[in-house]
Amino acid sequence: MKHFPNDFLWGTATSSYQIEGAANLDGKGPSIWDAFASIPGKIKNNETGNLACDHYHRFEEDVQLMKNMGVKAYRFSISWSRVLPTGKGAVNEKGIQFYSKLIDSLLRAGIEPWVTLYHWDLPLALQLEDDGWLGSTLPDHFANYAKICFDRFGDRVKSWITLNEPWVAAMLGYGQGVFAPGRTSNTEPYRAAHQLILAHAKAVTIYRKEYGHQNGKIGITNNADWREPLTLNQKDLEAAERALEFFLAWFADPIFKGDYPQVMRERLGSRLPKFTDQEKELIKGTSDFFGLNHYTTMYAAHHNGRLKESSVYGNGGISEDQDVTLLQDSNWPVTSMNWAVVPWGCRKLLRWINDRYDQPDIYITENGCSYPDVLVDGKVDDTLRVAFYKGYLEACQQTIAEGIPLKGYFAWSFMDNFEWASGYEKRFGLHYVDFETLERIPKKSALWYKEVISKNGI
Ligand code: PNW
Repeated sequence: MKHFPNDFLWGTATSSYQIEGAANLDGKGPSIWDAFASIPGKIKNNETGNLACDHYHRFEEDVQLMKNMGVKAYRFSISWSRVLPTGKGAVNEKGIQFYSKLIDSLLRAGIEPWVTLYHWDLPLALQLEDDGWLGSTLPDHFANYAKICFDRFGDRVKSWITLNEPWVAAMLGYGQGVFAPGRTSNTEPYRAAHQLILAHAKAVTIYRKEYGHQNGKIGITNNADWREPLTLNQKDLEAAERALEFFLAWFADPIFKGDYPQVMRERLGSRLPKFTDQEKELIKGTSDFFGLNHYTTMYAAHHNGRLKESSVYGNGGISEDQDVTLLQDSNWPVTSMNWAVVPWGCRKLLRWINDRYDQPDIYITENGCSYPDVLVDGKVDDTLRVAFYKGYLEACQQTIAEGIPLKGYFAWSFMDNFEWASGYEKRFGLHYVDFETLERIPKKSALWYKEVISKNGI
């Protein structure tokens, strides 16, 4: 058996809009996802997160299911508009109570809460009044909201993630328009990203200055897939590196090194906003760990004007800006998102991060897969998901054995949920959710994961 370090953090993850439901209960204000999902045609089958898994009412049961799996940590997100219905101003005490009860319940079950402050559900009022992430006021509003969370929950929460996947918020929300707020542009993603990075840095600065006594850690989670050069030609090698820089280094370089990658500054010119020297200082060093969400791998080739990428979401960003073509190998198995299953890509990406960012502690805050699971005689035999996790966890174990400080792993997701533009059709859960009865049923993968955790190895 391949063992993990004794203190390896085994977890599972969700996010507020995807599971909570209670979209307008107990004083919660609308978010951009409530608005976006209400527009016909934006979401598969016009589904919404209005009810989702009704975790808002069933969280005690969910905590028990997590306890049964033996997870040591649970990563969830706070809905900004549940705490501050219009994003600023008066606090909604009922919202605070909900998260407070959830945190207490987790602690009673011996599970560490890992709290994400922003998993894309921006208060709608901030979109309408402040132009969302294009608005220069957003960083301060986010910092103010973050401070309220540190203040109310920081006595019990010791692990904070400011933003989940700012790449997705910026690129899919402002570039391709497939996620809220549904805008399409080749400039706005870079502007939105700029404000997201500043927002992150301001929140971390407040945490460190005013809440140091809480003795917690704080960081950011970025997403990145691996880009494997299609050939060993210099042009393809450079294309793969450039693709990673436009994907991950776009956010990680400012935070870990102080500024955007040079290749982005050169290629984007005035479309890429600039940080002042003061801002660079503010931003640099604002993550205590490297949070990574990782799902797949693609080949990257120097763009030759012929090939188009293939993915459910356009996970290559704006390819004209990069001159990169992305391809899948037809031999790679794919999930129902059409994301290829390539465990060695995970290992290579972890090495790339380790080298580029000087050996930070890495937490994989999401990894998982969607398959068309079906319930047969009360059971879900998701053998493909077990194989997926086995492959990726083996890659993680090998990476640790190489000496790379990978400290934890959160399986996405604890249960089937609202998969954004894909609605409820895509099932990423370790638990099957029957969306008629809302019953939760552990899949084969949940039982398998439980065993891995209890043996601390695979
Ligand atoms: C992540 N891409 O989303 C999110 O953090 C989760 O909320 C989501 O359910 C999960 O991954 C599965 O999709 C992503 O296009 C969405 O590269 C799109 C991409 C990556 C991650």
